Amino acid sequence: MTNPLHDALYAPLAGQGRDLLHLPGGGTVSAGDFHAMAARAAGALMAAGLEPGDRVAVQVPKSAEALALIGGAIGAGVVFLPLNTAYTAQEVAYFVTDSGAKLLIADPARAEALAPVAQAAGARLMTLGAAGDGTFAEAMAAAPEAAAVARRPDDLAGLLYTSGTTGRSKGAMLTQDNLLSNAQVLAEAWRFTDRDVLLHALPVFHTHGLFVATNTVLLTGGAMILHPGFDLDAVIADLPRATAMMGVPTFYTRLLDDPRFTRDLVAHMRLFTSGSAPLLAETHAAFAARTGHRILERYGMTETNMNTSNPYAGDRRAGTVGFALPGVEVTVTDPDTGTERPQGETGMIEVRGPNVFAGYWNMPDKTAEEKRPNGFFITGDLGRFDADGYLHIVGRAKDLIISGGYNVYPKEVELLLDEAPGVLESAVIGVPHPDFGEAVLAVIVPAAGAEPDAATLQGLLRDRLARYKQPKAFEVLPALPRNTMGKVQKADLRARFAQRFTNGGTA
Ligand code: MLC
Ligand code: AMP
Repeated sequence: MTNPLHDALYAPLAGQGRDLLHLPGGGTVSAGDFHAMAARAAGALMAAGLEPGDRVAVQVPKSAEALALIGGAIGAGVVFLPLNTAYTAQEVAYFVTDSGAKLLIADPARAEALAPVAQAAGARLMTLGAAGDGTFAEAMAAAPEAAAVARRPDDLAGLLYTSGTTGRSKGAMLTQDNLLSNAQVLAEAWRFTDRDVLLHALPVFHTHGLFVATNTVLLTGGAMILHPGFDLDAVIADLPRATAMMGVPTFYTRLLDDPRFTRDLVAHMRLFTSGSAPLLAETHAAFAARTGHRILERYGMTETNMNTSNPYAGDRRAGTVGFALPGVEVTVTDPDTGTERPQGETGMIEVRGPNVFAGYWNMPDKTAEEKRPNGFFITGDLGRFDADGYLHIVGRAKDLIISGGYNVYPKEVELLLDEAPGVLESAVIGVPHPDFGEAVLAVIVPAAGAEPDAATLQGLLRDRLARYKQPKAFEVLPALPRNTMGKVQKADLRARFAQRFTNGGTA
C-alpha cells in the first residue's frame, strides 16, 4: 500500500531525533515528533468523519501544528484546501461552499465569525490556534497515530483557489504527483540537502510557502526556522542560523532598506530564491552589490507549481526567470492561434509537464479554456526567450495585479465598487509601489451629482474583501478612457497614475 507523497515527505521522518522545526519562541520539534503529530492529525481528520477524497478547508495561523495538519491530510488522503488568513468570512463562505468541504478548521479567534459560514455550507467547524490550541488541537492530542492510506499519483492532494478574471475564484486541483514531481525537481535543481536550514517566513496557504519551501525541505531531510510571517527584525536575527531563504521580492527590498542587512550577516548563506512576482533587475543588482549573493529567480503559478528557474551553478540573470525545469516544457505562442512563436518574439507562455494541475474544481469549461487538448496550460503570462534560452516575463494577458506576492483580480474589486452608492463605474489597476511592487488603485467615476469619498468606499469593502485586495488609493475621474470598441483603456490609467505611490503625488 503506497501513498507516494506521504512516503516521500513524511514517512522517512518517523523516529528521527534531529531537529526539524525551529519555533519562534526558541523551541524545536524533532522530525520524529513532527511525524507523530502529522499521524495524529490524520487520525483526528478520520475521527471527524473525513474519508479519502473529502476536502478540509483550513484558515489557521502558521505553526508547527498547521504544518502537521497538512501532513495529516496527505496521510489521510484528504484534499487540503488552504485559505489566506486575510480572507473575510464572506470570502471563506464561497470556498467552503464551492469545494463542498466537510470540515472547516479556523483560528479560535475567528470561530464566532465563521460558525454561520460553516453551518450554511453544511461543514463542521473546528479550531487550531497559533499556540497549538483549539478543538482540532485537542482532537489531535486524543487521536491515535493513523497509518497513511493508499493513494495513487493522480489522486488529489490539494485544492488551491486562485481568483478568476470574472471575479469568481477557481479551485486548482493538484495531484499527489504534481506536488511530488515538483519537489523532486526543485530539490535537485537548487541542491537542497540534509544540511540545509531554510528560513521560512512565507505564508503556508499559497504554493510558494506551502509547497516550494516546505516540501523541498521535507523531501531532502533539512530543517526549517518557522517564522509566523515576515518580520524584518526576526529575519535579521535568524539569518545567521540559516543556509537558505525563499521569498517574494518585497522580502528582499525590505531587507535592502535596513542597514543591518550586510555582507557579513549573510556571508555563510547558500541560497536566496525569489518568485511569485517580478524581481526588479535593480533589486537583483543592489542585492548582489550589498551581499555578493545573486538571487535565484524562478517562475511558477498555483496551477502549475514551478515552471522555470535560473540556474544554480550558471549565470543567474536579473530580469529573467531562467530555463524550463527538467521535465517541464515551456513554449511561447501566438495568443490567437496557439502556434509557437520564433525565439525572441513575445507571446503567451504555455506550460506542460507533470507539474501541471488536473483542472479546475467543478469547472470543466474553464479547464478547457485554459488547458489545451495537447496538455499545454495557457498561463496568461506574456514572455519571450532570449538568444541564450532565458525566459523573460514581459507582461500579463490577464487583468491581474500582484501586490507583495498576493494576487488581486480587479474584477472582484470593481464588482463591489460599482454597486456602491454614488459610483457610476470603476476601474481597478495596479501601479508601482516601493514596498509591494504593485499596489491596488481604484479609479472612480461618480454618478451625476454624487461625491463618493474614499473613507465611505473603504468602509463598504471592509467586511467583504481581504485587506490586501482593498485599494490603497482612490482617484476620481469624470469618465474612464475607452477605445472605439468601448473597452476601458487600463494601460492609459496605469500610465496616468504610475507615480501615485512612488513620489506621493497624483498624476
Ligand atoms: C499586507 N498588506 C498588503 C499586503 N500584505 N497590502 C498589499 N499587498 C500585500 N501583499 C496590508 C496589510 O493588511 C496592512 O494593511 C498593510 O498592508 C501593511 O501590512 P504589513 O504589516 O506591512 O504587511 P506584512 O504583514 O509585513 O505583509 C507583507 C508581506 C506579505 C509581503 C510580508 O504580504 C507576504 O507574506 N506576502 C507573500 C505572499 C506569497 O506568499 N505569495 C505566494 C503566492 S504563490 P493596513 O492598511 O491594515 O495597515 C504564487 C506562485 C509562485 O504566486 O510562483 O510562487
Ligand atoms: P498565483 O496565481 O498566485 O500562483 O500567481 C501566479 C502568477 O505570479 C504567475 O502567473 C505570474 O504572473 C506571477 N509570477 C510568479 N513568479 C513570477 C516571477 N518570477 N516573475 C514574474 N511574475 C511571476
